[in-house]
Amino acid sequence: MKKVAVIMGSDSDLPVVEKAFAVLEEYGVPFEVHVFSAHRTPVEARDFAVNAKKNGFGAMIAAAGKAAHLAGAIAANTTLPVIGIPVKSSTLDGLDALLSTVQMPSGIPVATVAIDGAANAALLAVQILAVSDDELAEKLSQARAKAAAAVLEKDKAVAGKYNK
Ligand code: RP5
Repeated sequence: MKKVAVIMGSDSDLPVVEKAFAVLEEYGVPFEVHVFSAHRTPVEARDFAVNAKKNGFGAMIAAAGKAAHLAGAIAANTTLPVIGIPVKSSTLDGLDALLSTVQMPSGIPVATVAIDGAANAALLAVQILAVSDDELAEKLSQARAKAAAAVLEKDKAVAGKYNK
């Protein structure tokens, strides 16, 4: 199975990004974690992105806060799908990172999830790998069915209480 790369701009992003690790582990998807910054270590970030496809990666997740250019800088150097996580790490509550990550110029897409949306970033990476992996696709379907059943249980409880 192809690996997922999880890159963050700083180790201070870890508390957010760890939620992605949990999802990838749940689905048995191999992943590799790095701290590379578009601004502080641009050469390492670039080199990793340039070599990612030949090193066995199938999707890349990049998390950064503030002027969050990491996902875009990674995307500029690979044709692998890149998922951006804007991290809430400043006085602007993550809106700065959201806009910096999502507003990519046409030609170089970054699939941007919600502010601090690490779990969805990992799920999207799993879905990308599942396009060519039926077993993974089946696991995703089962998880969706389980989640739907849990919501229907809640509906039963709430409706039973208020709908007389
Ligand atoms: C960004 O700046 C990082 O992704 C992090 O969210 C933010 C702050 O980094 P530190 O100053 O905590 O290292 O590049």
